[in-house]
Amino acid sequence: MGRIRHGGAFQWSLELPLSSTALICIDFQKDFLDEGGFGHALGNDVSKLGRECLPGAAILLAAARALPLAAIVHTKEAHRADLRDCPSSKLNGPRSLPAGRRVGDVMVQSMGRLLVDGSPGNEFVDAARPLDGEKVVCKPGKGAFFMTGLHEFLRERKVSHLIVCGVTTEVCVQTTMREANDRGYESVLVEDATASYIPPFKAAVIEMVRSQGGIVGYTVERAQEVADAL
Ligand code: TIU
Repeated sequence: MGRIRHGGAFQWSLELPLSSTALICIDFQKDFLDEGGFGHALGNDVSKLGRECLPGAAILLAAARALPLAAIVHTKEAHRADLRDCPSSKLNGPRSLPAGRRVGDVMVQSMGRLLVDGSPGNEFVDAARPLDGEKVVCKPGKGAFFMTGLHEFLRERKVSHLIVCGVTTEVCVQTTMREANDRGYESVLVEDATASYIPPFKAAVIEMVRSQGGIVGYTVERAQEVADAL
């Protein structure tokens, strides 16, 4: 049993029962962290994202693997090659993609098709690559629970608590935390293991998640605090 305490204005103490706690790593993919991927095609500066969150993610992964936790889950935002699982709202928008690119198009040859499963750019970055035996979940949407079977996977393993990290904080990470909250999970977002292209959005999500007594979940500043508590 691990316990994280927070001594800030909103005081809390969260117990993490190791046999029912999972680490969820959201979309640590080249498509979001590297040039020529989907995040870059959306017009974002991707150069700082990895530096901000990958060291923290590495600490969480090392701790989770050493214990081990009930499960380690890596999500990938990934579509089928025929894009049958890509809703028209995502395929046709946002309309500001440079040169009119969209999901399934190629920005740079070495990365392959944007957000398409099997493309080099859709793979995980080396620093957060899954090991054999860890669960990989391909998701067509922002949330990790939508059309993935993740809830069933976690329920089978009696998981009740989630340690959450990944990119980007206000898109796939926040959506997943909200989905998790609606399904009864206690989640803690690890601040130095998540990042956004738009820093004020990351700060806003952290506030939103823990406001109103933790309306969506908990947040903790440093991955090392989690690792020490486990
Ligand atoms: N655009 C953006 O910030 N994020 C995404 O499109 N997907 C994820 O967050 N993974």
